[in-house]
Amino acid sequence: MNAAARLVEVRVPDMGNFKDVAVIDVLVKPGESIEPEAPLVTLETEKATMDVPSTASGVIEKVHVEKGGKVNAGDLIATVRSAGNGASAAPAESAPPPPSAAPPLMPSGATAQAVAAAPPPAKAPPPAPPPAKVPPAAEIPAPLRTDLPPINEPGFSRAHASPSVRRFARELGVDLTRVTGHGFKARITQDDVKAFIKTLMSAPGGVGTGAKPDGGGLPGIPPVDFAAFGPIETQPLSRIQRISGPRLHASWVNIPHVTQFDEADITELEALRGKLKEAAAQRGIKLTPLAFIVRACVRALQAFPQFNASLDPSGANLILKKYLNVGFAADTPNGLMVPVVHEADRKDVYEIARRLGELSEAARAGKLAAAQMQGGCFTISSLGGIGGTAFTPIINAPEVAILGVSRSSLKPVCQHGAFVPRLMLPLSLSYDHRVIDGATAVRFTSFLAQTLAEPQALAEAVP
Ligand code: CAO
Repeated sequence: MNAAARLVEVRVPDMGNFKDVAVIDVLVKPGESIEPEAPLVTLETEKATMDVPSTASGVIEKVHVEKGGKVNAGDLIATVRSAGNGASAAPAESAPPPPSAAPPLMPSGATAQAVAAAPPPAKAPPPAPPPAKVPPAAEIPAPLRTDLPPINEPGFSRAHASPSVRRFARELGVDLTRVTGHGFKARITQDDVKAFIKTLMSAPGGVGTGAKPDGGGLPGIPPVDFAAFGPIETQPLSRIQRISGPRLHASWVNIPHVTQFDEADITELEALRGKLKEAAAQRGIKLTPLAFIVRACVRALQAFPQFNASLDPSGANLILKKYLNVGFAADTPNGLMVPVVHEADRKDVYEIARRLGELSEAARAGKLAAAQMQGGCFTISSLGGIGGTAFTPIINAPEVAILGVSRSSLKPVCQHGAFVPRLMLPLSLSYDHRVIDGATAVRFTSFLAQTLAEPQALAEAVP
């Protein structure tokens, strides 16, 4: 044995509340060389599939799990004979690392916002059936669906997916170049292929190959050879954009959005904030307008509980939430993220401001934990620090409404027969018209505007 070589144990990382998670694929064999972060096994919970990456480079000495088996956080997956350069390498004879020391898992079937929206599981996942045996490529029958677009073979062979997922995709006739990967390092998982098929199947008018004469289906955008018109540069979308893009698209096409515009007179609020912000700063709190807006939204959501709700998957029932967590869009160098202020109804404006500061800093540093993006009930997208007069935000599904906030400006407002300058804040409330009707929406924005116009109560302690 090489003097520098050592045995590294790779264990199942912390998986939150999931217990007895099914191993649906074992991706390595003893004797195989691997790199750090190479996926070792694929696990499947009731929510998503996920790969467990290696923490070391070297040669697989032993695989300790089997396809079809069950694992829990901390279980041994594989022993790697390492040359000693793995970042997280630990001698095999040492005590096993705590689960939280292992690399994070990225649920492969979920987006950042889906992760944000997914509540923690109430119970352990049901036992997963062992995956169907997939024949080798030569024996794979013709695609099950003949109306899918043809497979782009060079692109397919370059796609970032495991052999089993490739076989699965080929069996169904799915072109992997059209599938967005949500696995580790954007790897395409079996769930991604299934989600792609579901999207095609549920598109009105069939498999989504183009507009139907009756108007059903989504018309595709014809590709354009941009290079024919001048020099171009191709930049890949960021990982967050690749994750959130399909989610935003799904919300846009599935939810009938209406946007209600309104204005709130925040002259008094800004005067009050001006008085309070110095003392807040001495406590390390940046008292921004957004903190008051979150506080006012809490009051509005309490007054209009149908805004603090989600449709169940059947679309026949409204699930009213008895908790109140408010998400806010944060612009980060990596793209849009939606951290959540949990229990916003139990926090005063200072505590909300403190959380907004902490969460937006963590978002910008790329250090938000999954739990900090989960459980949101309602989202606020504030562009007021940048500018703008109004916009139409996309609902963070499965929430039913989102508030957009633009830049406040002094406007002449008629009061008692005379124009007076007032600081007006533009509000843009997009709502799901299946759940909320127009009259309720404008009552909501009127309530919100009224609450912001009388700010003293917003600065008081929460009962
Ligand atoms: N009108 C006028 N000024 C405003 C304002 C408004 N509506 N909202 C904030 N401001 C001011 C603040 O008072 C602050 O000024 P001072 O430093 O002089 O007090 C300045 O703008 C900057 O505020 P901020 O951005 O630091 O703080 P915030 O609480 O307003 O916002 C956050 C925090 C995270 C929401 C924001 O930084 C951000 O990322 N916004 C972008 C959100 C986004 O991208 N939404 C789009 C989603 S859809 O693609």
